[in-house]
Amino acid sequence: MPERTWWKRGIVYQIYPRSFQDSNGDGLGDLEGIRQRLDHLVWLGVDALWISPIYPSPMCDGGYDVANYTDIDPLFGSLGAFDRLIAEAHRRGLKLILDFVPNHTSDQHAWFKESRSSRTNPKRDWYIWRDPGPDGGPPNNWISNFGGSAWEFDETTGQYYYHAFLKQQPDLNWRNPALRQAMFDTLRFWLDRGVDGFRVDVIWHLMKDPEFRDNPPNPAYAPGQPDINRLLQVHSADHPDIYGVIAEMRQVLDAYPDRVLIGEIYLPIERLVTYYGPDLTGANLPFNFQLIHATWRARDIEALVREYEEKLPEGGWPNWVLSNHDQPRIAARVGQAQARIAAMLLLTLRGTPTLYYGDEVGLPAVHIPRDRVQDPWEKNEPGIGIGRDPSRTPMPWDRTPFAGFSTVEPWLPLNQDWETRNVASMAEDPNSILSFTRRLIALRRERKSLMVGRYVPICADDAALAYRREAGDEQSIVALNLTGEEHSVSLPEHLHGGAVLLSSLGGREGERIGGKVTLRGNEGLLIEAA
Ligand code: TEU
Repeated sequence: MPERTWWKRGIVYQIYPRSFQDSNGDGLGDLEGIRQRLDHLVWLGVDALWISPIYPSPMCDGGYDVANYTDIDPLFGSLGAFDRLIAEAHRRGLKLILDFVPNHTSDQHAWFKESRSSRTNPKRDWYIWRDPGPDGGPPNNWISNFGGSAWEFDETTGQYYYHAFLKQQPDLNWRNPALRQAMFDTLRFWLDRGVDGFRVDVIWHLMKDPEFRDNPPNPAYAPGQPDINRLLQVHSADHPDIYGVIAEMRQVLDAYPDRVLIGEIYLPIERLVTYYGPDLTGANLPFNFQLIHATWRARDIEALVREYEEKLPEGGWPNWVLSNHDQPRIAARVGQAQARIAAMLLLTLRGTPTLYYGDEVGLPAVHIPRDRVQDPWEKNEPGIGIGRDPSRTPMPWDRTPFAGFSTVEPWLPLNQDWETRNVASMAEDPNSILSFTRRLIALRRERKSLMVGRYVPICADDAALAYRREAGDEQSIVALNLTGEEHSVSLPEHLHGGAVLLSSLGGREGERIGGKVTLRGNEGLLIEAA
Protein backbone atom coordinates (compact mmCIF):
# COMPACT_ATOMS: atom_id res chain seq x y z
CA MET A 1 0.00 0.00 0.00
CA PRO A 2 2.24 2.82 -1.19
CA GLU A 3 0.03 5.67 0.12
CA ARG A 4 0.53 4.35 3.62
CA THR A 5 4.26 5.09 3.51
CA TRP A 6 4.90 7.91 5.99
CA TRP A 7 7.51 9.70 3.91
CA LYS A 8 5.13 9.86 0.95
CA ARG A 9 2.20 11.23 2.92
CA GLY A 10 4.15 13.35 5.35
CA ILE A 11 5.82 16.75 5.50
CA VAL A 12 9.49 17.02 6.41
CA TYR A 13 10.61 20.01 8.50
CA GLN A 14 14.28 20.97 8.36
CA ILE A 15 15.92 22.26 11.53
CA TYR A 16 19.26 24.06 11.50
CA PRO A 17 20.17 23.03 15.06
CA ARG A 18 22.27 26.10 15.93
CA SER A 19 19.25 28.29 15.31
CA PHE A 20 16.15 26.53 16.60
CA GLN A 21 16.25 26.83 20.39
CA ASP A 22 19.03 27.43 22.90
CA SER A 23 18.45 25.64 26.22
CA ASN A 24 21.72 26.35 28.06
CA GLY A 25 22.29 30.05 27.52
CA ASP A 26 25.28 29.96 25.17
CA GLY A 27 23.53 31.66 22.25
CA LEU A 28 23.53 28.46 20.17
CA GLY A 29 20.63 26.09 19.66
CA ASP A 30 20.91 22.53 20.95
CA LEU A 31 19.11 19.16 21.13
CA GLU A 32 17.42 19.89 24.45
CA GLY A 33 16.12 23.09 22.84
CA ILE A 34 14.66 21.13 19.94
CA ARG A 35 13.03 18.76 22.44
CA GLN A 36 11.40 21.72 24.18
CA ARG A 37 9.95 22.93 20.88
CA LEU A 38 8.54 19.65 19.58
CA ASP A 39 5.03 20.83 20.34
CA HIS A 40 5.44 23.59 17.75
CA LEU A 41 5.98 20.93 15.09
CA VAL A 42 2.93 18.99 16.22
CA TRP A 43 0.88 22.20 16.30
CA LEU A 44 2.06 23.12 12.82
CA GLY A 45 1.17 19.65 11.55
CA VAL A 46 4.42 18.34 10.10
CA ASP A 47 5.39 14.67 10.28
CA ALA A 48 9.17 14.46 10.45
CA LEU A 49 12.07 16.59 11.50
CA TRP A 50 15.40 16.53 9.71
CA ILE A 51 18.24 17.97 11.77
CA SER A 52 21.37 19.31 10.05
CA PRO A 53 24.61 17.78 11.46
CA ILE A 54 24.96 17.48 15.25
CA TYR A 55 28.12 15.33 15.37
CA PRO A 56 31.41 16.33 17.01
CA SER A 57 33.06 18.81 14.69
CA PRO A 58 35.55 21.69 14.67
CA MET A 59 32.64 23.55 13.00
CA CYS A 60 34.60 24.88 10.05
CA ASP A 61 31.46 24.32 7.93
CA GLY A 62 28.61 24.41 10.45
CA GLY A 63 29.11 20.75 11.35
CA TYR A 64 29.37 19.47 7.74
CA ASP A 65 32.95 18.69 8.78
CA VAL A 66 32.39 15.63 10.96
CA ALA A 67 35.12 14.51 13.37
CA ASN A 68 33.20 11.51 14.73
CA TYR A 69 30.14 9.97 13.10
CA THR A 70 28.85 8.21 16.21
CA ASP A 71 28.63 10.88 18.88
CA ILE A 72 27.06 14.28 19.54
CA ASP A 73 29.00 17.54 19.68
CA PRO A 74 28.96 18.99 23.22
CA LEU A 75 27.63 22.25 21.72
CA PHE A 76 24.44 20.37 20.90
CA GLY A 77 24.28 18.01 23.88
CA SER A 78 25.08 14.35 24.34
CA LEU A 79 23.90 10.91 23.24
CA GLY A 80 21.64 10.96 26.29
CA ALA A 81 20.04 14.20 25.09
CA PHE A 82 19.67 12.68 21.64
CA ASP A 83 17.95 9.58 23.05
CA ARG A 84 15.54 11.80 24.99
CA LEU A 85 14.80 13.84 21.89
CA ILE A 86 14.06 10.85 19.68
CA ALA A 87 11.93 9.17 22.37
CA GLU A 88 9.82 12.30 22.80
CA ALA A 89 9.55 12.87 19.07
CA HIS A 90 8.34 9.32 18.56
CA ARG A 91 5.91 9.64 21.45
CA ARG A 92 4.32 12.54 19.56
CA GLY A 93 4.22 10.57 16.33
CA LEU A 94 7.07 12.55 14.76
CA LYS A 95 9.82 10.86 12.75
CA LEU A 96 13.42 11.93 13.09
CA ILE A 97 15.83 12.17 10.16
CA LEU A 98 19.56 12.79 10.58
CA ASP A 99 21.98 14.42 8.20
CA PHE A 100 24.59 11.93 7.00
CA VAL A 101 27.77 13.48 5.57
CA PRO A 102 29.60 10.67 3.77
CA ASN A 103 31.54 12.55 1.09
CA HIS A 104 34.13 13.97 3.45
CA THR A 105 35.14 14.07 7.09
CA SER A 106 36.79 16.80 9.11
CA ASP A 107 40.59 16.84 8.89
CA GLN A 108 40.32 16.28 12.67
CA HIS A 109 38.61 12.89 12.25
CA ALA A 110 40.78 10.08 13.69
CA TRP A 111 40.64 8.32 10.30
CA PHE A 112 42.20 11.28 8.52
CA LYS A 113 44.84 11.76 11.18
CA GLU A 114 45.87 8.15 10.61
CA SER A 115 45.59 8.44 6.86
CA ARG A 116 47.87 11.45 6.63
CA SER A 117 50.47 9.99 9.04
CA SER A 118 52.23 7.81 6.44
CA ARG A 119 51.86 6.43 2.93
CA THR A 120 51.65 2.91 4.33
CA ASN A 121 49.07 3.52 7.02
CA PRO A 122 46.14 1.05 6.66
CA LYS A 123 43.77 4.03 6.39
CA ARG A 124 45.86 5.80 3.74
CA ASP A 125 43.48 4.65 1.01
CA TRP A 126 40.36 5.74 2.97
CA TYR A 127 41.01 9.23 1.56
CA ILE A 128 42.14 10.41 -1.86
CA TRP A 129 45.90 10.90 -2.08
CA ARG A 130 47.80 11.66 -5.31
CA ASP A 131 51.30 12.61 -6.32
CA PRO A 132 51.86 16.16 -7.56
CA GLY A 133 51.25 16.82 -11.25
CA PRO A 134 54.17 16.94 -13.73
CA ASP A 135 54.84 20.61 -12.86
CA GLY A 136 54.84 19.87 -9.14
CA GLY A 137 51.39 21.48 -8.77
CA PRO A 138 48.03 19.84 -8.01
CA PRO A 139 47.30 16.47 -9.69
CA ASN A 140 44.49 17.91 -11.84
CA ASN A 141 42.41 21.05 -12.39
CA TRP A 142 39.49 20.24 -10.08
CA ILE A 143 38.18 23.20 -8.10
CA SER A 144 36.78 23.27 -4.59
CA ASN A 145 33.10 24.20 -4.21
CA PHE A 146 34.28 26.84 -1.78
CA GLY A 147 36.94 28.32 -4.10
CA GLY A 148 40.54 27.54 -5.12
CA SER A 149 42.14 24.22 -6.04
CA ALA A 150 40.46 21.14 -4.59
CA TRP A 151 43.90 19.68 -3.77
CA GLU A 152 45.94 20.38 -0.65
CA PHE A 153 49.62 19.48 -0.43
CA ASP A 154 50.61 17.61 2.71
CA GLU A 155 54.29 18.04 3.68
CA THR A 156 54.48 14.89 5.85
CA THR A 157 54.09 12.46 2.97
CA GLY A 158 54.71 14.70 -0.07
CA GLN A 159 51.31 14.05 -1.65
CA TYR A 160 48.13 16.01 -2.26
CA TYR A 161 44.74 15.10 -0.79
CA TYR A 162 41.46 15.94 -2.47
CA HIS A 163 38.74 18.10 -0.88
CA ALA A 164 35.62 19.04 -2.87
CA PHE A 165 34.75 21.60 -0.15
CA LEU A 166 37.06 23.18 2.46
CA LYS A 167 40.61 21.92 2.89
CA GLN A 168 39.43 20.99 6.41
CA GLN A 169 36.98 18.58 4.68
CA PRO A 170 39.07 15.85 2.98
CA ASP A 171 37.04 13.59 0.67
CA LEU A 172 36.63 9.94 1.61
CA ASN A 173 37.51 7.23 -0.90
CA TRP A 174 34.28 5.31 -1.48
CA ARG A 175 36.11 2.89 -3.79
CA ASN A 176 37.79 1.41 -0.71
CA PRO A 177 35.65 -1.53 0.59
CA ALA A 178 36.78 -1.20 4.22
CA LEU A 179 35.82 2.49 4.26
CA ARG A 180 32.44 1.61 2.81
CA GLN A 181 31.76 -0.94 5.54
CA ALA A 182 32.89 1.47 8.25
CA MET A 183 30.47 4.08 6.92
CA PHE A 184 27.61 1.58 6.78
CA ASP A 185 28.35 0.70 10.41
CA THR A 186 27.89 4.36 11.37
CA LEU A 187 24.47 4.27 9.67
CA ARG A 188 23.53 1.18 11.69
CA PHE A 189 24.66 2.91 14.89
CA TRP A 190 21.92 5.54 14.39
CA LEU A 191 19.34 3.17 12.92
CA ASP A 192 19.70 1.02 16.04
CA ARG A 193 18.97 4.14 18.10
CA GLY A 194 15.69 4.53 16.24
CA VAL A 195 16.54 7.13 13.59
CA ASP A 196 13.90 7.04 10.82
CA GLY A 197 16.13 7.98 7.93
CA PHE A 198 18.92 10.11 6.56
CA ARG A 199 19.34 13.14 4.37
CA VAL A 200 22.59 12.27 2.62
CA ASP A 201 24.84 15.24 1.99
CA VAL A 202 26.12 15.68 -1.62
CA ILE A 203 25.37 12.06 -2.41
CA TRP A 204 26.15 12.73 -6.10
CA HIS A 205 29.78 13.52 -5.22
CA LEU A 206 30.73 10.21 -3.59
CA MET A 207 32.18 8.52 -6.67
CA LYS A 208 34.72 10.31 -8.84
CA ASP A 209 36.46 9.44 -12.10
CA PRO A 210 38.98 6.72 -11.15
CA GLU A 211 41.52 8.29 -13.55
CA PHE A 212 41.04 11.79 -12.11
CA ARG A 213 40.93 13.40 -15.55
CA ASP A 214 40.78 17.20 -15.83
CA ASN A 215 37.32 18.75 -15.83
CA PRO A 216 36.47 20.66 -19.04
CA PRO A 217 36.08 24.46 -19.02
CA ASN A 218 32.52 25.74 -18.65
CA PRO A 219 31.59 27.65 -21.85
CA ALA A 220 28.93 29.58 -19.92
CA TYR A 221 31.41 30.89 -17.34
CA ALA A 222 31.59 34.65 -16.95
CA PRO A 223 34.12 36.48 -14.77
CA GLY A 224 32.62 37.53 -11.44
CA GLN A 225 30.81 34.24 -10.93
CA PRO A 226 31.98 31.97 -8.10
CA ASP A 227 35.16 30.09 -8.92
CA ILE A 228 33.35 26.76 -8.92
CA ASN A 229 31.52 27.69 -12.13
CA ARG A 230 34.77 27.89 -14.16
CA LEU A 231 34.77 24.16 -14.87
CA LEU A 232 32.03 21.63 -15.49
CA GLN A 233 32.01 18.94 -12.81
CA VAL A 234 32.03 16.16 -15.39
CA HIS A 235 34.64 13.92 -13.80
CA SER A 236 34.47 14.99 -10.15
CA ALA A 237 30.79 14.20 -9.50
CA ASP A 238 27.73 12.38 -10.86
CA HIS A 239 29.83 9.34 -11.84
CA PRO A 240 27.84 6.26 -13.00
CA ASP A 241 29.43 4.11 -10.26
CA ILE A 242 27.40 6.06 -7.70
CA TYR A 243 24.27 3.94 -8.22
CA GLY A 244 25.94 0.83 -6.79
CA VAL A 245 26.96 2.72 -3.66
CA ILE A 246 23.49 4.15 -3.09
CA ALA A 247 21.91 0.73 -3.62
CA GLU A 248 24.18 -0.67 -0.89
CA MET A 249 23.21 2.22 1.40
CA ARG A 250 19.57 1.43 0.73
CA GLN A 251 20.15 -2.20 1.68
CA VAL A 252 21.52 -1.06 5.03
CA LEU A 253 18.40 1.07 5.62
CA ASP A 254 15.97 -1.48 4.24
CA ALA A 255 17.10 -4.04 6.80
CA TYR A 256 15.06 -1.85 9.20
CA PRO A 257 11.34 -1.16 8.72
CA ASP A 258 10.08 2.13 7.28
CA ARG A 259 13.31 4.06 6.90
CA VAL A 260 13.87 6.78 4.29
CA LEU A 261 16.91 7.81 2.27
CA ILE A 262 16.87 11.38 0.97
CA GLY A 263 19.67 12.45 -1.35
CA GLU A 264 21.01 15.99 -1.72
CA ILE A 265 21.63 16.44 -5.44
CA TYR A 266 22.07 19.65 -7.39
CA LEU A 267 21.54 18.48 -10.98
CA PRO A 268 19.14 19.23 -13.84
CA ILE A 269 15.91 17.21 -13.84
CA GLU A 270 17.00 14.56 -16.35
CA ARG A 271 20.09 13.73 -14.27
CA LEU A 272 18.31 14.14 -10.94
CA VAL A 273 15.69 11.50 -11.68
CA THR A 274 18.36 8.87 -12.36
CA TYR A 275 19.06 8.97 -8.61
CA TYR A 276 15.91 6.97 -7.93
CA GLY A 277 18.23 4.26 -9.21
CA PRO A 278 17.65 1.27 -11.48
CA ASP A 279 14.36 -0.37 -10.35
CA LEU A 280 14.08 2.27 -7.61
CA THR A 281 17.13 0.91 -5.78
CA GLY A 282 18.45 4.44 -5.27
CA ALA A 283 17.39 7.33 -3.06
CA ASN A 284 13.72 7.22 -1.96
CA LEU A 285 13.64 10.97 -2.41
CA PRO A 286 16.33 12.65 -4.51
CA PHE A 287 15.83 16.25 -3.37
CA ASN A 288 14.12 18.28 -6.07
CA PHE A 289 15.44 21.85 -5.90
CA GLN A 290 13.73 23.10 -9.08
CA LEU A 291 11.62 25.65 -7.21
CA ILE A 292 14.73 27.09 -5.59
CA HIS A 293 16.24 27.93 -8.95
CA ALA A 294 13.00 28.75 -10.77
CA THR A 295 12.18 32.15 -12.20
CA TRP A 296 9.00 33.23 -10.43
CA ARG A 297 6.73 33.25 -13.48
CA ALA A 298 3.57 31.22 -13.83
CA ARG A 299 4.44 29.65 -17.19
CA ASP A 300 7.94 28.72 -16.05
CA ILE A 301 6.69 27.11 -12.86
CA GLU A 302 4.00 25.18 -14.72
CA ALA A 303 6.61 23.99 -17.24
CA LEU A 304 9.04 22.77 -14.64
CA VAL A 305 6.35 20.91 -12.70
CA ARG A 306 5.19 19.29 -15.92
CA GLU A 307 8.74 18.33 -16.92
CA TYR A 308 9.45 16.82 -13.51
CA GLU A 309 6.19 14.88 -13.48
CA GLU A 310 6.93 13.56 -16.98
CA LYS A 311 10.49 12.52 -16.28
CA LEU A 312 9.89 10.76 -12.95
CA PRO A 313 10.55 7.05 -13.28
CA GLU A 314 7.67 4.64 -12.85
CA GLY A 315 6.94 4.42 -9.11
CA GLY A 316 9.35 7.24 -8.24
CA TRP A 317 7.76 9.49 -5.62
CA PRO A 318 8.13 13.27 -6.18
CA ASN A 319 9.23 15.87 -3.64
CA TRP A 320 9.52 19.65 -3.44
CA VAL A 321 11.73 22.10 -1.57
CA LEU A 322 11.53 25.91 -1.32
CA SER A 323 14.44 26.79 0.96
CA ASN A 324 17.28 25.27 2.90
CA HIS A 325 20.33 26.32 4.91
CA ASP A 326 22.41 26.82 1.74
CA GLN A 327 20.04 29.00 -0.27
CA PRO A 328 18.37 32.39 0.05
CA ARG A 329 15.04 31.94 1.83
CA ILE A 330 11.84 31.93 -0.21
CA ALA A 331 10.58 35.23 1.30
CA ALA A 332 13.91 36.81 0.35
CA ARG A 333 13.57 35.58 -3.22
CA VAL A 334 9.94 36.38 -3.99
CA GLY A 335 8.82 38.79 -1.24
CA GLN A 336 6.31 38.38 1.60
CA ALA A 337 3.18 38.44 -0.55
CA GLN A 338 4.39 35.76 -2.93
CA ALA A 339 5.86 33.68 -0.09
CA ARG A 340 2.27 32.60 0.62
CA ILE A 341 1.80 31.57 -2.99
CA ALA A 342 5.03 29.60 -2.73
CA ALA A 343 3.83 27.88 0.45
CA MET A 344 0.62 26.99 -1.35
CA LEU A 345 2.58 25.53 -4.24
CA LEU A 346 4.89 23.55 -1.94
CA LEU A 347 1.98 22.10 0.03
CA THR A 348 -0.35 21.31 -2.87
CA LEU A 349 1.95 19.91 -5.54
CA ARG A 350 2.19 16.13 -5.76
CA GLY A 351 5.00 14.85 -3.59
CA THR A 352 6.67 15.17 -0.22
CA PRO A 353 7.26 18.78 0.82
CA THR A 354 10.29 19.80 2.86
CA LEU A 355 9.65 22.94 4.87
CA TYR A 356 12.62 24.94 6.16
CA TYR A 357 12.34 26.20 9.76
CA GLY A 358 11.37 29.86 9.87
CA ASP A 359 9.71 29.90 6.45
CA GLU A 360 6.40 29.38 8.27
CA VAL A 361 6.79 32.87 9.75
CA GLY A 362 8.18 34.27 6.50
CA LEU A 363 11.71 34.85 7.79
CA PRO A 364 13.49 37.25 5.43
CA ALA A 365 17.19 37.35 4.52
CA VAL A 366 18.69 38.77 7.68
CA HIS A 367 21.47 41.31 7.18
CA ILE A 368 24.72 40.04 8.69
CA PRO A 369 27.32 42.72 9.54
CA ARG A 370 30.74 41.82 8.12
CA ASP A 371 32.28 41.28 11.55
CA ARG A 372 29.64 38.68 12.39
CA VAL A 373 29.96 36.51 9.27
CA GLN A 374 30.21 32.82 10.17
CA ASP A 375 29.93 31.05 6.82
CA PRO A 376 33.35 29.80 5.62
CA TRP A 377 32.21 30.02 2.01
CA GLU A 378 31.56 33.75 2.30
CA LYS A 379 34.88 34.11 4.10
CA ASN A 380 36.68 32.31 1.24
CA GLU A 381 35.05 34.20 -1.60
CA PRO A 382 33.86 37.43 0.01
CA GLY A 383 31.84 39.98 -1.83
CA ILE A 384 30.07 37.82 -4.38
CA GLY A 385 27.04 37.66 -2.16
CA ILE A 386 26.85 33.93 -1.57
CA GLY A 387 27.17 33.84 2.18
CA ARG A 388 24.62 31.48 3.67
CA ASP A 389 24.28 33.10 7.10
CA PRO A 390 21.24 35.24 6.15
CA SER A 391 19.25 31.98 5.84
CA ARG A 392 20.53 30.47 9.10
CA THR A 393 19.38 33.00 11.69
CA PRO A 394 17.69 32.15 15.01
CA MET A 395 14.03 31.18 15.11
CA PRO A 396 11.98 34.03 16.60
CA TRP A 397 9.57 32.43 19.08
CA ASP A 398 8.00 35.28 21.03
CA ARG A 399 8.30 38.87 22.29
CA THR A 400 10.61 38.12 25.23
CA PRO A 401 14.29 39.19 25.03
CA PHE A 402 16.19 37.52 22.18
CA ALA A 403 12.82 36.37 20.86
CA GLY A 404 12.69 33.44 23.28
CA PHE A 405 15.46 31.77 21.32
CA SER A 406 18.09 32.31 23.98
CA THR A 407 18.79 34.26 27.15
CA VAL A 408 21.92 35.83 25.62
CA GLU A 409 22.92 37.42 22.29
CA PRO A 410 22.49 34.65 19.68
CA TRP A 411 25.33 33.44 17.42
CA LEU A 412 23.75 35.24 14.44
CA PRO A 413 21.48 38.30 14.61
CA LEU A 414 17.70 37.91 14.80
CA ASN A 415 15.46 39.22 12.04
CA GLN A 416 15.01 42.97 12.64
CA ASP A 417 11.23 42.66 12.86
CA TRP A 418 11.32 39.81 15.42
CA GLU A 419 9.04 41.69 17.82
CA THR A 420 6.17 41.20 15.39
CA ARG A 421 7.51 38.42 13.18
CA ASN A 422 7.62 35.63 15.76
CA VAL A 423 5.66 32.44 16.34
CA ALA A 424 3.64 33.58 19.37
CA SER A 425 2.50 36.87 17.82
CA MET A 426 1.68 35.37 14.47
CA ALA A 427 -0.19 32.41 15.95
CA GLU A 428 -2.63 34.95 17.45
CA ASP A 429 -3.18 36.61 14.09
CA PRO A 430 -5.52 34.60 11.82
CA ASN A 431 -4.20 36.51 8.79
CA SER A 432 -0.51 35.79 9.37
CA ILE A 433 1.56 33.62 7.05
CA LEU A 434 1.97 31.25 10.02
CA SER A 435 -1.80 30.77 10.46
CA PHE A 436 -2.15 30.42 6.71
CA THR A 437 0.60 27.78 6.46
CA ARG A 438 -0.89 25.85 9.36
CA ARG A 439 -4.35 25.86 7.78
CA LEU A 440 -2.87 24.72 4.49
CA ILE A 441 -1.09 21.84 6.22
CA ALA A 442 -4.32 20.85 7.97
CA LEU A 443 -6.19 20.81 4.64
CA ARG A 444 -3.43 18.78 3.07
CA ARG A 445 -3.75 16.21 5.85
CA GLU A 446 -7.54 16.08 5.53
CA ARG A 447 -7.63 15.79 1.76
CA LYS A 448 -6.44 12.61 0.14
CA SER A 449 -6.32 14.34 -3.24
CA LEU A 450 -3.70 16.78 -1.92
CA MET A 451 -1.71 14.17 -0.09
CA VAL A 452 -1.45 11.44 -2.66
CA GLY A 453 -3.66 12.35 -5.62
CA ARG A 454 -2.77 12.74 -9.30
CA TYR A 455 -1.46 16.08 -10.56
CA VAL A 456 -3.32 17.45 -13.60
CA PRO A 457 -2.39 20.86 -15.05
CA ILE A 458 -5.32 23.14 -15.95
CA CYS A 459 -3.74 26.27 -17.39
CA ALA A 460 -0.86 28.73 -17.16
CA ASP A 461 -0.37 32.18 -18.64
CA ASP A 462 1.80 35.24 -17.96
CA ALA A 463 0.29 35.82 -14.54
CA ALA A 464 -1.30 32.72 -13.09
CA LEU A 465 -1.38 28.95 -13.09
CA ALA A 466 -3.98 26.44 -12.07
CA TYR A 467 -3.94 22.69 -11.56
CA ARG A 468 -6.01 20.07 -9.91
CA ARG A 469 -5.26 17.12 -7.69
CA GLU A 470 -7.44 14.08 -7.88
CA ALA A 471 -7.88 10.94 -5.77
CA GLY A 472 -10.93 8.77 -6.38
CA ASP A 473 -13.88 11.15 -6.51
CA GLU A 474 -12.17 13.84 -4.48
CA GLN A 475 -10.77 16.79 -6.41
CA SER A 476 -8.87 19.85 -5.26
CA ILE A 477 -8.25 22.83 -7.53
CA VAL A 478 -5.37 25.22 -6.93
CA ALA A 479 -5.23 28.61 -8.68
CA LEU A 480 -2.25 30.87 -8.04
CA ASN A 481 -1.69 34.47 -9.07
CA LEU A 482 2.05 35.11 -9.28
CA THR A 483 1.63 38.84 -9.83
CA GLY A 484 0.33 41.77 -7.80
CA GLU A 485 -2.46 42.53 -10.33
CA GLU A 486 -5.97 41.08 -10.36
CA HIS A 487 -6.23 38.26 -12.87
CA SER A 488 -8.76 35.66 -13.96
CA VAL A 489 -8.36 32.04 -14.94
CA SER A 490 -10.92 29.90 -16.74
CA LEU A 491 -11.82 26.45 -15.53
CA PRO A 492 -13.01 23.67 -17.81
CA GLU A 493 -16.71 22.98 -17.56
CA HIS A 494 -16.56 19.87 -15.43
CA LEU A 495 -14.83 21.90 -12.69
CA HIS A 496 -17.46 24.63 -12.37
CA GLY A 497 -19.39 25.07 -9.15
CA GLY A 498 -16.73 24.30 -6.56
CA ALA A 499 -16.33 26.11 -3.25
CA VAL A 500 -13.30 27.99 -1.93
CA LEU A 501 -11.58 26.17 0.93
CA LEU A 502 -8.79 28.68 1.50
CA SER A 503 -7.53 31.99 0.13
CA SER A 504 -3.99 33.20 0.79
CA LEU A 505 -5.52 36.63 1.43
CA GLY A 506 -8.39 35.33 3.53
CA GLY A 507 -12.08 36.12 3.37
CA ARG A 508 -13.41 33.93 0.56
CA GLU A 509 -13.94 30.58 2.23
CA GLY A 510 -17.19 28.99 1.08
CA GLU A 511 -17.53 31.23 -1.99
CA ARG A 512 -18.93 29.38 -5.06
CA ILE A 513 -16.72 29.32 -8.13
CA GLY A 514 -18.11 29.37 -11.67
CA GLY A 515 -16.25 29.00 -14.95
CA LYS A 516 -14.07 31.99 -14.34
CA VAL A 517 -12.05 32.41 -11.15
CA THR A 518 -11.00 35.95 -10.35
CA LEU A 519 -7.84 36.14 -8.31
CA ARG A 520 -6.87 39.29 -6.49
CA GLY A 521 -3.23 40.43 -6.75
CA ASN A 522 -0.99 37.92 -4.91
CA GLU A 523 -3.93 35.64 -4.29
CA GLY A 524 -3.91 31.87 -4.26
CA LEU A 525 -7.08 29.81 -3.91
CA LEU A 526 -7.66 26.25 -2.91
CA ILE A 527 -11.01 25.08 -4.21
CA GLU A 528 -13.00 21.97 -3.48
CA ALA A 529 -14.39 20.85 -6.81
CA ALA A 530 -18.13 20.26 -6.88
O1 TEU B 1 25.86 21.36 0.25
C1 TEU B 1 26.34 20.94 -1.00
C2 TEU B 1 26.40 21.95 -2.00
O2 TEU B 1 26.30 21.63 -3.15
C3 TEU B 1 26.64 23.35 -1.55
O3 TEU B 1 27.96 23.63 -1.87
C4 TEU B 1 25.77 24.30 -2.24
O4 TEU B 1 25.98 24.24 -3.61
C5 TEU B 1 26.13 25.65 -1.75
O5 TEU B 1 25.92 25.67 -0.36
C6 TEU B 1 25.36 26.75 -2.43
O6 TEU B 1 24.06 26.61 -2.45
C7 TEU B 1 26.05 20.50 1.32
C8 TEU B 1 25.55 21.14 2.59
O7 TEU B 1 24.17 21.34 2.48
C9 TEU B 1 26.32 22.40 2.83
O8 TEU B 1 25.83 23.11 3.93
C10 TEU B 1 27.76 22.01 3.04
O9 TEU B 1 28.55 23.15 3.17
C11 TEU B 1 28.30 21.16 1.89
O10 TEU B 1 27.40 20.13 1.51
C12 TEU B 1 29.56 20.48 2.30
O11 TEU B 1 29.29 19.46 3.20
